[in-house]
Amino acid sequence: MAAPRIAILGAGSLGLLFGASLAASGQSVHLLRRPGHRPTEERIRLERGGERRELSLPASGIDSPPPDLSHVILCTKAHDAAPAIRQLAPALPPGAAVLTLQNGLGSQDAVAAALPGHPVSAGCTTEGAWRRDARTVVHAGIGVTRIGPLQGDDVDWCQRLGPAGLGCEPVPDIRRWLVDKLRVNALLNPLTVLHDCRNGGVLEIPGARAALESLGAEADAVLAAAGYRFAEGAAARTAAVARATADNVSSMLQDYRAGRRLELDAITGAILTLGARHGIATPEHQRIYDTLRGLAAVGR
Ligand code: NAD
Ligand code: KPL
Repeated sequence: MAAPRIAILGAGSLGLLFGASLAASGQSVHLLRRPGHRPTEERIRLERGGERRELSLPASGIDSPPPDLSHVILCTKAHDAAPAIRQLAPALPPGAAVLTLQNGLGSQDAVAAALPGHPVSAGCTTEGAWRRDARTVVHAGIGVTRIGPLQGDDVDWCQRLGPAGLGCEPVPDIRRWLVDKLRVNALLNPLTVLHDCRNGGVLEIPGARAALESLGAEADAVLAAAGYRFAEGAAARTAAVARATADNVSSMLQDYRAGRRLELDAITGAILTLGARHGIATPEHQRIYDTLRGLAAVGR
């Protein structure tokens, strides 16, 4: 059997972290760039702790992938995930396995729907990565990636990620992990944008703290109606994350400051969609959604 060949589709912060780590462990990695990208070798630098590693990775446009891909890790933002995989799907070899790694909820099912017949897994990661420049990725927070099947065979992704030094845990119910992260992101991320504060700020700014409670109560009601019950409510869970990551600038605030499209539909939008589906009112999440849509490029 041919050696696995792993494509990274969405070679941004997380994609370069996964791609460079896999390549550094000797695995065959290919970066898929935007259509029209000339096939080339890219010098990628991975910074982790005090160490720097230089790697040379083959790259090409998503419209000219290598013919022998066996695995694809999809690391675009949530709103780009299904469009990107639809571009790749016609050229994807039968049986190639896909792991989709977006925050929020909704993109994962859209990706699976675009790939009939392919095994699709979803991951929920607590890794932290950012790019110092287009070719340098900093592994800023060591985390764990929980992975479970969405469609087709349950592919053993940890067999690939583990040797690459990326913490990995197979889980039977990945949706529950995605929902647990969603409720934190839906409370914390928009409030950091509205109050222009680091994660810890939402516990100190009185208006933000009050909003955390009301958003949390709505999220608890929506998620319970959707069949997800957690021992700890969303507000308490989010407060704990905000304390533990007090100095972090949330991903949504980073995107907002950089003028990038926010993952608002995948996060707040997912709570609104579930609320509408289960007949639970979500006026606070709606107000946040409308305010952020007015402020930022959410791309509707
Ligand atoms: P990013 O913006 O740095 O990278 C996304 C990349 O996808 C960009 O390079 C973009 O050009 C590329 N892309 C988009 N559409 C494409 C297409 N059609 N073809 C080829 N490339 C395409 O984003 P990120 O920070 O790496 O985050 C990716 C996902 O992972 C998000 O859902 C995010 O919430 C989640 N996440 C990120 C981190 C992190 O530390 N960065 C941690 C946990 C979860
Ligand atoms: O996942 C995050 C994000 O920024 O998107 C949190 C948990 C809020 C950490 O910053």
